[in-house]
Amino acid sequence: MADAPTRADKFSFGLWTVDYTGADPFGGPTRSNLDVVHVVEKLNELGAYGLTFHDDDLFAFGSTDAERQNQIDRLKQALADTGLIVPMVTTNLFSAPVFKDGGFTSNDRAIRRFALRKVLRNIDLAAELGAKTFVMWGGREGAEYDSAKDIRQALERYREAVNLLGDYVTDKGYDIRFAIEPKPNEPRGDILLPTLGHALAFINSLERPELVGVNPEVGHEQMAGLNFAAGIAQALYHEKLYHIDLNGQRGIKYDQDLVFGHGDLYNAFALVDLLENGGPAGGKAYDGPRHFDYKPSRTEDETGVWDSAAANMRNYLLLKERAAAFRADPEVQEALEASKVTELSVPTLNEGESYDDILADRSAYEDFDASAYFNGKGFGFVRLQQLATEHLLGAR
Ligand code: DIG
Ligand code: MN
Ligand code: MN
Repeated sequence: MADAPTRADKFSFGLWTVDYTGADPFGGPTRSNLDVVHVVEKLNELGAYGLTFHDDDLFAFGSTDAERQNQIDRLKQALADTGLIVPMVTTNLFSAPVFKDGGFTSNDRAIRRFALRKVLRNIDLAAELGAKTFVMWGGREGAEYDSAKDIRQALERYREAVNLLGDYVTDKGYDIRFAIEPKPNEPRGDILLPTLGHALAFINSLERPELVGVNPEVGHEQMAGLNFAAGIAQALYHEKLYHIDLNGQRGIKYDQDLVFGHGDLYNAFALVDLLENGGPAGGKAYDGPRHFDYKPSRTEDETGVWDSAAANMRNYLLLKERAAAFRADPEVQEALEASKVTELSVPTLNEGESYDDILADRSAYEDFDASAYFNGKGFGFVRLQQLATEHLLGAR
């Protein structure tokens, strides 16, 4: 059964996850905040390799420079004492009242300039801590009313901001890439760049697109009714999976941020199989942090918080083990062949074949027997899914 997590697994957690106090729109906190040093020590004990954070998680919005520096120094010491690293840093442009209409795309220009300064300062901190990825979740970038936001201008303002950040890290020589995190809604009625596809299209409009990828979150794509594993495959196809937020979601509803594996378990299995076995030669398709962005349920006490943190990593490792067994199963290999899953990687055209050639190929059309696919030539996908199910259930 799956081994304990090790640094090699690259599991990282957001400070805001285990420090979630349980407060929600319908009730106050059920837990006290945790100190960052305590969090680093506990994550280290559990086998994590990294901690990520928003600026406001580490030091409160409006902290003095001295208060800010004290928290940074305390974090640095805890990292030195444990060996944990900071793979990713992100900025909170969504909690303080000033950001009530967003940061980079607030209608209020003064707020947009304030947001840029807040992010630029946070990029310096990210570089200082050795973070390689800078996530941008535009949780407040959006609107509740169509007449309140000129979407084209919002995109232009977002583009303007991200282009400036690209100039900044380039001129500073920072080894940092940006990862945009899409979400369809919540807290805004509609959020700008709501899904992976919107973010990938936006990235193409940037001056330095090579510096910007995506940080997809399981629950966010699933809130839009989309298949997360398929979305990750597309992000990998475009070589834009710069980071990933793992958690669980049970259907189209509010953002549940459940433990990874506690939502759509089939899709979690497909995701881990893709990340771990989906590489071109059947190896890792993604070598970045396995980052958990989840919320320990409001029902839990601190013991439950750490149980939930451990559950994220254990579920990932159990699914990794099941996916490896699935891929190693000779009957699965045979079923994949029978379902022609492997044939999809064969180009449709022969080497050097032109449209004249295929137009002259009678076997492709004139002599092709389409009727043979009625009452025959089934693909056997259900058998394949049953094999996956049995591996997922540990029944093989
Ligand atoms: C929410 O899914 C967002 C924020 O928690 C944070 O900005 C980002 C980092 O992964 N995810
Ligand atoms: Mn979420
Ligand atoms: Mn997230």
